[in-house]
Amino acid sequence: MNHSISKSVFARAQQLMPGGVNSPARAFGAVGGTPVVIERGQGAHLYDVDGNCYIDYVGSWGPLILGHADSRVTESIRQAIAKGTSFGAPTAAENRLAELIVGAVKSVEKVRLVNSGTEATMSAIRLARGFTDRDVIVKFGGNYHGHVDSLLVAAGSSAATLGVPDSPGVTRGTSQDTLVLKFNDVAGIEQAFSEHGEQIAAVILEPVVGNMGCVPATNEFLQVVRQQTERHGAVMILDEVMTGFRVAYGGAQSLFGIQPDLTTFGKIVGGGMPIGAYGGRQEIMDQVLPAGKVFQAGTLSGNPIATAAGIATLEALQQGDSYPKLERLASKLAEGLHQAATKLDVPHTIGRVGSMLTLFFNSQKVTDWEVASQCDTERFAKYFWGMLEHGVYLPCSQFEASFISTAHTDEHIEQTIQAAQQSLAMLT
Ligand code: KE4
Repeated sequence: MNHSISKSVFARAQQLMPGGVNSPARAFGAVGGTPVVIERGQGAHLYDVDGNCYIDYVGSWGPLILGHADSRVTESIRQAIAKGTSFGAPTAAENRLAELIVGAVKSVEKVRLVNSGTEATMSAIRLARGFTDRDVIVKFGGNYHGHVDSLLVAAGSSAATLGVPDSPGVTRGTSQDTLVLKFNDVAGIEQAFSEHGEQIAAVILEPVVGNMGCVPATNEFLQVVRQQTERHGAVMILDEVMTGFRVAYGGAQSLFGIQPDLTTFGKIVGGGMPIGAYGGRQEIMDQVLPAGKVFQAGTLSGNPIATAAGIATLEALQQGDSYPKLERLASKLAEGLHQAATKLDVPHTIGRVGSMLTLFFNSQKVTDWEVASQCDTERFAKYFWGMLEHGVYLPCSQFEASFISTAHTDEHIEQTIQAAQQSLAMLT
């Protein structure tokens, strides 16, 4: 494949923007080489500026569950934009999107729309601290919740450790109230509550982690988090920015049968436009200004364009048979990848929940960051480039999830499996 125009555009980007990107995830840092510069998307495909076509499994990192330029979404945006872009005043469209979220997710009685997943988790953390009048937040290694200072915290050396900053600029004062535990470690969460129970404001976790590759929580782990937070008066926050409306219309919590106190959303609820949301028990949500005293605001929160795209997306998911189709295609892909890697003796495991999945270059089942971090990332990089050259666009990191959209077809899956057979063969 020729990538000359991508290379020249990206060279200029690097003179204008840090690393040439507006989010580090896109910089191909983990796989090397130059990112392909995208011209447009259509359905399951992306087209780069050199005219190369790819079957897309990034979907803008999750939002595009209907595929690129879905006519229901673009038409909804077109109609909204004809009436103006933003008013900074209540609109009926915000009611409609809020109704769809509240109607889909049993634990959400009230919701606040914001502009990104990071804003959603940042606000949910502040709300939990305001509601409980406590400071300590518990998070888990390998879980990413956006670039919130208090959540940009690496795991300390022992299981239950007061975190250390994971980025310059995050102060010790900020990270000292963040406890970082091992994901799926029941004893660890029980120990943390026995030691810090009455200081813990909230526990936040991804019910199906997408940010160390696709790693589901165990039922037992989720139940124990629920029990411990209830017993000690802490808020349970499920970060469903990625899994919300992805793994099921009711989110991962509907699959696990768990009711958190707060849930955060993003990505799909905006249909590809900038959006986030947090919601949950009315008793807690009514603490948010102006109903309550916990401050949170945003110029473009609930803006007409993002709400139009989100409404069109959620209505399409609500009405259609999207989830059975996504499950069938994702299961077919996972099985095809497993067969290909097994036939070639490539050590691997696959993590999958619904239409989010990861091929791990690790023979051990990935259940937490300690195992995930032992993946053969060099092999992943070679596989990534092999797939790209065969016209398949994967997330550029072993520690991300691939996503299938309703625009994908059986033929796309078959083409992808063939590309994997050829790419994996290059590894042996
Ligand atoms: P945003 O602020 O990027 O909208 O959402 C942050 C966020 C919060 N919670 C979860 C579970 C998330 O996965 C994310 C963002 N996901 C990454 C991909 N793993 C976004 C890609 C990027 O940062 O460019």
